[in-house]
Amino acid sequence: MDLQARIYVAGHRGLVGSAILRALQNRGYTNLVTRSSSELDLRDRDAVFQFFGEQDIDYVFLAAAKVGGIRANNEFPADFIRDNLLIQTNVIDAAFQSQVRKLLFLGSTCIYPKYAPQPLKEEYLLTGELEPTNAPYAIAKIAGITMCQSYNRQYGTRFISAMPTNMYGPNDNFDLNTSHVLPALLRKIHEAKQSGSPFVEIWGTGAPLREFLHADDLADACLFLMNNYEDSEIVNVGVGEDISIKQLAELIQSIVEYDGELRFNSSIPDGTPRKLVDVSKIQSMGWKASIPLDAGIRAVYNEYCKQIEITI
Ligand code: GFB
Repeated sequence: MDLQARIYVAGHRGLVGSAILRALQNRGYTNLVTRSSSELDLRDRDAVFQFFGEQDIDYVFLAAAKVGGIRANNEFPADFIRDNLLIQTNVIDAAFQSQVRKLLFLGSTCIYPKYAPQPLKEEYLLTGELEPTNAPYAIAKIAGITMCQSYNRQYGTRFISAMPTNMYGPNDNFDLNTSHVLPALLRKIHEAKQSGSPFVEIWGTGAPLREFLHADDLADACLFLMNNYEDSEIVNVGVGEDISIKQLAELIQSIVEYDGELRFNSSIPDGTPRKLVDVSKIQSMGWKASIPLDAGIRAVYNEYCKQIEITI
């Protein structure tokens, strides 16, 4: 991508899209296009085609998606499969029709089978059953990958797909019903400290293992792939290390300086037992994550504290 290329970041207000936008701005890209969901509803095919028809876009980062943690995925499966299929179908097809040079589609590691061997290699896709709490979301993402690959095969497009592991960072969702575990625990533990509560409820057993990637690392990987990767095969993006939910809760407890009890509620589902990605493919191309989990969580916690001071 040259610095004047016209680049559309779909989903620029979200955790991942906002990080991609920051990374592009920091590197001197000047011709950036964004639309909020109220300006352009990506589920509306006509609106998306009109937008692409008018904008003369060269590159697309497709970071717009309906996302959420284990509870939201489990409670709103229809919304997750419908909205994601609509968004990605419209954007991918409009990008093809308007002859963009390249598109990067963002998937998720929940596309891999629930009991796949660890670490998760790219070739494990479609080799077993999915985790039921988020299968509708995962199936939408698998459809997006297959769509990119099929357009490349039939039409010669250059649509690539990256599979990030669990993400965290600035502009995350802190709503306890819909958020992912890391922002949820930051909020719950912070509020327990503020209110003097003797314990915090953590969902599940605490045993599941997860890998956490800072959104700025993912954004860096996305720019790297856009500039260096041409194949249809998916590429994992992660740090290559995981921790248990219990260890994550303890780490957050030490950052927040809360000394109450962590109480695990095993009546709530754990989801996939482990989701550690094999990062050898992207590392062999020359990219590696660089933000340590401890420092990344501290930065997010500081931002969260500032944010709630403003809202109060
Ligand atoms: O982050 P999370 O919702 O996503 O949950 P998944 C990770 C683990 O943390 C699960 C536990 O075992 C949860 O039960 N957990 C403990 C909590 N306390 C909490 C809490 O207060 N809130 C939340 N949210 N979790 C999602 C998928 O799966 O990951 C999506 O549903 C997507 O489709 C996303 O792939 C990256 O890793 O289980």
